[in-house]
Order: sequence, then structure tokens, then C-alpha cells
Amino acid sequence: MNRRAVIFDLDGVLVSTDEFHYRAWKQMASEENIPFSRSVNEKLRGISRMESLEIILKNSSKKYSPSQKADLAERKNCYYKKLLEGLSPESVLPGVLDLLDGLKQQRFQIAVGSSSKNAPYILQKTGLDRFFDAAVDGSEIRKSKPDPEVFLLAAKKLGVPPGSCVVVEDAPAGILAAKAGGMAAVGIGSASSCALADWTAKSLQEAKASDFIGIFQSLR
Ligand code: B16
Ligand code: MG
Repeated sequence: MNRRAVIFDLDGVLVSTDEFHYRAWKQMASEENIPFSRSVNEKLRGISRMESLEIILKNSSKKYSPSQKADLAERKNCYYKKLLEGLSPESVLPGVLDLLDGLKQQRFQIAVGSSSKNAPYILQKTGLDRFFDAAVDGSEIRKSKPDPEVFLLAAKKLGVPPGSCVVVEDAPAGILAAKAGGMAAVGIGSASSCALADWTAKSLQEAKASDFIGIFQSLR
């Protein structure tokens, strides 16, 4: 058994559900007359649902009670789940399946580490679930990224030490989480300019299994 692992974030790395999060928050915010822009949305990558709501509500003049906040988060999640219904195996981002195949051929273990409570549904709808040796979702953790809990639990499930894991992330908060957990980090998309990342690419279309072998060799 290979004692090296690659742990993938889900939203924005394997599937472009990051765009669905944006649209669902936008709909809720518009209904509440709360300003919400793409730049605010960038701050929500990898952050839990309730923490995301708190960031959005900083731009609201109205004060919301805890139960009103729970209602807003639930409303957003309903809009989000409606968008998820349209997912299929074609929704998997370009380059992902080739990379997963390549990593398996090189006998890397592979896992998903997502802050999303919807991750199991997304993995099932896209057919990605059958590729992974382990998965951790938002319902299994108490602290979301930049805390390393989600990735440490994924490493534990795989039986691989954190120092032998590389995390692939689109969120600066996720890169911080990987580093806090003693793991190497690959930044793609929105995290492709993250100075803390050990390796970066615009998308997984640019990444090959051989790049990961190189990353592990450079860590020695
Ligand atoms: P949910 P990831 C994260 O998923 C998203 O990046 C973030 O935008 C979202 O708020 C969070 O999941 C919680 O998602 O509301 O579905 O539980 O990028 O860690 O895969
Ligand atoms: Mg993400």
C-alpha cells in the first residue's frame, strides 16, 4: 500500500459547484436587499455555511436573530440544492478524471476533504464517489478551513501521516488549513496565486500525476 496521499477539495476543484454557491447566496441576498458581489463571494471559498452567512451579513443594515439567520442559511441551501439537481458525470471539471486515473496508476491513495454538508450528494450525482479511498464532508467536522480538521481526518481515514499528504485546493483558507495540518498544498483557480502553495496551476487540466511525484520528491 502506497503511504502517500492526495486529498482533494470538492467545490471549485473537482466540480464547479462554487458557482452554484455564488448564485444561491446571490438569490438570498437579493431578496433581503443585502449587497453581495463576486469579491465578497471569494471570501466564502472553503468556509462553512454559517460562517459564510456572517460574512455576507456584515453588509446588511438589518440585524438578524439566530433563528432568522438559520432561516436565511436554510433558504440559501434550498436554492443551492435545486442547482445541484442538475449535476451529472458531465459536470466533473476538465482534467479531473485523467488526473485521478494517473494518481491511481501511481498507487497514490486519494481522498476528498470538503467543508460542504452536501458533498456526499455531489459525489454521488457526479459518479466521483467510486474513485476515492476516503471522503470527509462538512457534517463530520466541527471547525472549518482554515482549521486543518477536515484534512487531518481524511489522512486518518486513509492511514497516511499528514507529512505524506498533498492537498489540492481552490481556497486560500484551504491552503492555510493544509499547511496548519503539516501537509503540502497545491493551489488551483482562485488559490493559484497563493504564495503559501507548494505548486500551482490554473486548473487540474494542467496537472499530471508526474507533477505530484515531483512535489513529493521536493518535500524530502
Ligand atoms: P454547504 P469545499 C465549501 O466546500 C465551499 O467552498 C463553501 O463555499 C461552502 O460554504 C462550504 O463548502 C459549505 O457548504 O453549505 O454545502 O455545507 O470547497 O470545502 O468543498
Ligand atoms: Mg473549494
